[in-house]
Amino acid sequence: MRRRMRWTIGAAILLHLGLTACGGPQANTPAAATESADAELVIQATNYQFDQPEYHIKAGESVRVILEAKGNHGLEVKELGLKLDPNQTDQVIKPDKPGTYEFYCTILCGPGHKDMRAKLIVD
Ligand SMILES: [Cu+2]
Repeated sequence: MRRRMRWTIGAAILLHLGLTACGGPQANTPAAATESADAELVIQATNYQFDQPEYHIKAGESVRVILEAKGNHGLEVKELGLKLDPNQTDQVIKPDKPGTYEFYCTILCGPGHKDMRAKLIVD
């Protein structure tokens, strides 16, 4: 009985790892953690929304974008090379020109997944 229980827990952990791993193929880059930036932007994600409809950063300035996710959420702005998920929670970007980028949650997180969208605006 006890043995079967342990098996179930093991399987659940494996499944969880499998789910979070598919968020992004890129490995954690330890160098990114020490990379300095002019500014910081925190984006909080919960079930099922980002904490603000719009996030503003400045063109020509390096910014450390930090994803604080409660739950399994990610985001990606391909044009800026920005990709965050539970395995890679911060990244420094330096957009060189103004623009508006709509982004979505990149992980199929649940019933409200499709509502998880916001804008990153480079001023
Ligand atoms: Cu999602």
